[in-house]
Amino acid sequence: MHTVDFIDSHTGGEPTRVVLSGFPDLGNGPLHERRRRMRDEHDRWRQAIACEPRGSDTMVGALLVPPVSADACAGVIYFNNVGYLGMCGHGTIGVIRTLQHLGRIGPGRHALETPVGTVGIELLDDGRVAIDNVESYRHRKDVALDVPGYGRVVGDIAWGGNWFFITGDTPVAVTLAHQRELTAYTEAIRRELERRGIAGADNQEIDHIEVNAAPAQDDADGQNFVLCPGMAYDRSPCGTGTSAKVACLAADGKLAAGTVWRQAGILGSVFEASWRPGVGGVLPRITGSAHVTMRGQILIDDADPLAWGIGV
Ligand code: PYC
Repeated sequence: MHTVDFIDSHTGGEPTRVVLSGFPDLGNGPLHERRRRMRDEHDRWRQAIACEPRGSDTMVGALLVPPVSADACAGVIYFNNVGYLGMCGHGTIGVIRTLQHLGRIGPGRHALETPVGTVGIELLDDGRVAIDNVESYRHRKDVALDVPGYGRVVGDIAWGGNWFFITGDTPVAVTLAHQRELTAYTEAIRRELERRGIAGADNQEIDHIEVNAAPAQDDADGQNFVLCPGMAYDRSPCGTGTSAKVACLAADGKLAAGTVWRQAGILGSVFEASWRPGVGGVLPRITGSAHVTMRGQILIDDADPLAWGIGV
């Protein structure tokens, strides 16, 4: 029997499962190398933790590993029901609140290592978490697609720690009531991007699709629906998606440095975002809150035919 200790939280409705112990040793070295080792040698552990029957297609796992630098409070590798994420905004907010819950960190500034770089954190006195995300940028503007069943869709391709196709075109209002239609629409966009071989820089897969529209609430500047790589929609406003959106707004001259953009997600939960100049793009700051929901131990019994989860 294998045992894995975890704490769950949610950030604006989107779950994060922080793995505390019980995971195979991934050795030392940069986080992207340890993520490769996890993918190549221990992928069944990802599946056991994130997929059904223990997880779900919305679950984002966050494996805590020792950081390379003593200045960082932790290293983290994010994963989900189908694979691995570079960075994860809602997940980082969940990780930081979990570390605070464990008494490992307190309010103040921290650094967190991820496979796509070190992320600056400020844990605020009121429990909110501000993330100084990796440099974000727009890669291509106004990419036109002919999406089967929907017609012409125009959007930008941007990096916010993951790759996004971001469009303002939508066949239905961006509200929870239209979740199924929005899922079908964004899946069709993703298929069309794949069919045409449209990718991010260095041919990296665009595995997040974001529809951003005028908000249905007063406390936000935009409201989004984000399709995640495993085809579930993000319940939160998506931290990396908000970073990518802010990079596009900045590139269009629609959001000045330091001005706050309030990004609502499909449930109405809000992240605050602002930016300062980077080298070629912007350095986004995303602020949100998370709540711990559960602490437990995963049991993996090799005698169970579904011990290692239901994968695709
Ligand atoms: O908050 O960056 C995010 C995120 C990515 C996928 C799900 N949430």
